[in-house]
Formats: sequence, structure tokens, C-alpha cells
Amino acid sequence: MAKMTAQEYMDRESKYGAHNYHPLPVVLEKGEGVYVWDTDGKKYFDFLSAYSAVNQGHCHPKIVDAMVNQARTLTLTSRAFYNNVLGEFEEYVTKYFGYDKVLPMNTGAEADETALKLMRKWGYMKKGIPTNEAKIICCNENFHGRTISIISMSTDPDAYEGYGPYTPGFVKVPYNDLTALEAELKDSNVCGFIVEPIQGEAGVFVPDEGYLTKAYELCKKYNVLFCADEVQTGIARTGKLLAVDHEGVRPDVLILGKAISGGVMPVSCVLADDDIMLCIKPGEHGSTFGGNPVAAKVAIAALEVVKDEKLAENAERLGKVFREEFSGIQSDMIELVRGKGLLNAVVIKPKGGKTAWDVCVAMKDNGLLAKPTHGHIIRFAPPLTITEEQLREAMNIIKETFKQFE
Ligand code: IF1
Repeated sequence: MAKMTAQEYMDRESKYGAHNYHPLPVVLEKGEGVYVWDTDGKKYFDFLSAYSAVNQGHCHPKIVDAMVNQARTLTLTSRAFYNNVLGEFEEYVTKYFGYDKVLPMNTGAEADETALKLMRKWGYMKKGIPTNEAKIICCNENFHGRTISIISMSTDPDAYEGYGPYTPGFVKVPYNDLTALEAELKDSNVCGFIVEPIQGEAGVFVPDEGYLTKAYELCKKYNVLFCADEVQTGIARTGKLLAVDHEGVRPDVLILGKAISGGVMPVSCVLADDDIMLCIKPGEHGSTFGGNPVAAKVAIAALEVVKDEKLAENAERLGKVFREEFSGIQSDMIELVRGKGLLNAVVIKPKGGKTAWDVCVAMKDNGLLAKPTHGHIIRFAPPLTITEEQLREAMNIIKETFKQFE
């Protein structure tokens, strides 16, 4: 059978798949390290890394081997029974991040939902908040996932419009605004504050130095749990193991996802100490696949790769190279570049009717994949395994592309 054309692949998705995305017109077939190939054999730098799920590079052999070996042995027991692998993961990941306990889930949204439930439980059982009165503070322009309760926190109409009625009990405050945060923390019914250490989807908003530290201190002052959603910023992406490590803040509740599996399958989890985590009793929360043996082995391998290959250090060093090189590009379409480690974004000024989308399509034609967010921002997030030589080659593609719009 003759190979399908790229258009035929795209048409088939459009015919049989829900239209809940508008992908860049490229059909990928293979991934290895920082590269992906399309169905016509064209090679690209992947500068999205599946929204920071592929920090260890595509199809990392150590992670894939861990997956295949366990998949041939025992894939799923459910939590109705014990198995020999879940405890190994639980011990490894709690020691790796320095917490008493872990609650394993699958997607980032499920881990966020778990964190919301955990903070409410703690609020009732330990803070004495009256039943069904618990409130959680969240930030404007947040992104924590796509479930009904999570979009009830959202200020982005694309995320929440048409999905009401919304879950009550969320109080929104401006991001990076300690005064607004403290004003709401004074409400004794507040059990938690959930925050992205850097707002990814909003366009890589890095808060002021000290914001996370002061926010944490305010939470302690008012006996409120500080919850960091590190689904996108965690696992070495910003140049430290966790983005909160830049300020030495230790969240009461830590949410991980995406690259905790190296992008080979959905793995997520919530970490907390006993006085919080043990508020959830047997039978009060769970998931069929949460912490399954394959996920457990994959996550251990993915986290070992982060340490063995010093991915945080690499992200820290090459992130600086990226931002320096980018600030040297002469283009009146580039408004500014911002980010931390290898989580960066460029704000694009439309020119002659050309937008960030057009730049991304042109970069695609030149062999580099990235995607705009919120119309005029392009996120650049390559796998953290990228070498300096590969980064500079990618930078040349980006520079050449912007020249095409002069
Ligand atoms: C999409 C971006 C969006 C996340 C944070 C939880 C989740 C995410 C901080 C939920 C997921 C993904 C979702 C994906 C695109 C991407 C994303 F911010 F990374 F760019 F959408 F905003 N917390 N982010 O970033 O994790 O349930 O997806 O495993 O929905 O289009 P998930």
C-alpha cells in the first residue's frame, strides 16, 4: 500500500477525531533525542517537547527499556492488591523529592484534582473549616488542566466558556501580587493556595524574585497549605530540579506530571508529608491505573536519567545561551524573550499581517518545531538533553527564519 501523504494523515484525523486542537501542519512519525521526523522523512528539532513532557529526549532508551521490561512482566494489578513495584517507586520518589508520602495518579489534571481534594480534606480535618466552606486561592491566568473543577479556577474564556456550572470555593488573585494574596489569606476558611512557580501556558510568566518565598511565608502565617503545580516547570525544566528550588521553597503539597515519565506514558503524582497526606483514608480516593507497575518503573528510570545526565545543570547553562543568542537577533517582530532554564517564550509583534503562527510555520519549513500560545507568544522548550552544538544549530534556524520576515 502506497504511503499516505501528509495531507491524507491530517484529513483522516479531521474526519474521525474531535476538533479540540489546531495543530501545526506537520505529521510526525519518529522521535529520538531532540529530533522528530515527519512521514516524509524530514527531520526537525523539537522545541516544544510535548509541553515539557519529553525533557529526557524522545524515546530515551533507558526509559523505554524500563517500560518494555515491566510490560512483559506485569502491567496492572489495580490497587485492590499489592505488587512488588509500587512500593519501590513510592520509596524512590519520596526520597528523591524529600517528602513522607506520594499519591500516584496518571495525568497532570488528575494530580491537580487530587491536590485540591487533599487540601480541602486537610482544611476540614486539621484546620477546622466548617463543612463545605473550604476555599482555595488560585491565580489569574493559571493553567492546571482541563477538568470541570480545574477550569472553575481559570480566567481564560477558551478554557471555561460553555462548561458551567462551575465548582465553587475558588478565590482568584492576580499572579505575582502578594498584597492581593494576603488579603484573601486572612479568610479563616481558606485551606490552600495553588500556584505555578512560572506560569507556562500564560506565556512563561516568571514572577518577581522572592514572590514564591513570601507567598509561602504568608501561607504559613495564616495556616494555609502552599501547593506548587510543577507539572510543567518541574523535572529540571527551569534549570533546577523544581522551579521552587530557585528560591529554596518547599511546598506543603507538590504536584508533578509530564516529564516524570519522560513522555513515554501518563504518570503524575502528589507529594506531601504525613500530617497532610494521611487525611485521605483507604477508599477515599484512587485511580485504576494510578501507580501501575509500568508507570512505576518508567518514572524511576525517567528520574534517574535526570540525575545521571545532569539535565537541570544543562538546562540552566543552555537556557542562558538561548536567551543571550535570542536577544542578539535583530527583528522588529521580537518584542522580548523571557524564561528560566530551557523554558522560554518570545513575545511576537505582528508585522505586515504576519503573526507568531506564520513564524512557527516558517520555522517548521526550516526544520524546527515550536507552537504559539495565546496568539502572539512562541514557547521554546527543547528536550533538556540538547547539546550546546545542537542549540546553536537550532538558533541559526530561528535567526534565519526571522530574517525571512524582514
Ligand atoms: C493541553 C501548557 C496547556 C500544566 C500544568 C497541569 C496540567 C498542565 C502547569 C495538566 C498541562 C498541557 C495540557 C495541554 C497543553 C499543555 C499546556 F501549559 F503546557 F502549554 F494546555 F496550557 N498543570 N499542560 O501545564 O496536565 O492533564 O495535560 O497531563 O491541554 O492542550 P495534563
